[in-house]
Amino acid sequence: MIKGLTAVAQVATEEAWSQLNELFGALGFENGKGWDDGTGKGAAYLAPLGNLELITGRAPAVPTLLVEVTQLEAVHTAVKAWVAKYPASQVGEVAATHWNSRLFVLKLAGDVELGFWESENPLHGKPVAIEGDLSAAGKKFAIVVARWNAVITDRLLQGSLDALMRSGCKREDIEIVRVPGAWEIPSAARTLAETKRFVGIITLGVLLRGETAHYEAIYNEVSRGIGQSQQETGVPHAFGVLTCETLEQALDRAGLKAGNKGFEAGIAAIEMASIQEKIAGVSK
Ligand code: DLZ
Repeated sequence: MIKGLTAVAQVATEEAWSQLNELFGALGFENGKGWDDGTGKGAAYLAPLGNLELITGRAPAVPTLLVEVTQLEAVHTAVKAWVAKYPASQVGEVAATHWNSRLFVLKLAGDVELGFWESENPLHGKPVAIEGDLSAAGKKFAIVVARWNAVITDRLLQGSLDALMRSGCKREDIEIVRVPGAWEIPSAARTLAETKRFVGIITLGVLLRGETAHYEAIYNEVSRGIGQSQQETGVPHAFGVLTCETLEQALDRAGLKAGNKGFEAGIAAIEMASIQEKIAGVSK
């Protein structure tokens, strides 16, 4: 019957609220459904695990709003950089707690205090399923994009770049390779994957059924080649090759009416790269 937990934090000003949203975005929080009713607004952030603790006796002496993280030092560095930009807030140092964890506190203007912590026990809060994070910070990705139908593939490329960079990837950590057409994507993707320099490859192209001779044969070979490269190299390949009846349909999927499949492929690559990393960690 229980569905989830919601903790509500009142931020002093709308400016501070926007700044905090910037921080939470940079930390890789997954966005939930926000709201704006004209008198106030809320931004929702989702976490894979929730926990309500009722305490009696000695209290842990920490803020009531706690965010459990992995890589606490990296989070601390990100929060310090944010505080340097918005000095109305204060960040404390990482310190050991009496409950086998390390924690630092972020004090926001107004009364909100947030504690970020990491347990010393690697099994603490272990989720029931392995799921990928949506943080691309510090990771290298490659994008293979076909020049054929460039009016569309350029939009897909912008979508993928947007997904990667909004998730913390730096532009210099993204290699873009342009190939003549969709047919050439698997070969370039494979060459990139074999370098082992990238945690994910994003493949982007457009095949138009009406205008492509031997459409089925090309499509089958492109999808088989990308899949084979992924399986044989072990590097995740996101599939962003559109197969459409018409140019209009392709445009809809490249940022008009039906989202941007380049963005979706970028997010899938980030998630899969994280899953690979986690699975490797679990099997050690
Ligand atoms: C030749 C061709 C055709 C007819 N249609 C497409 C298409 O719709 N999308 C695409 O990405 N590429 C197409 N190509 C080009 C082939 O993928 C390939 O680049 C050339 O045949 C050269 O090997």
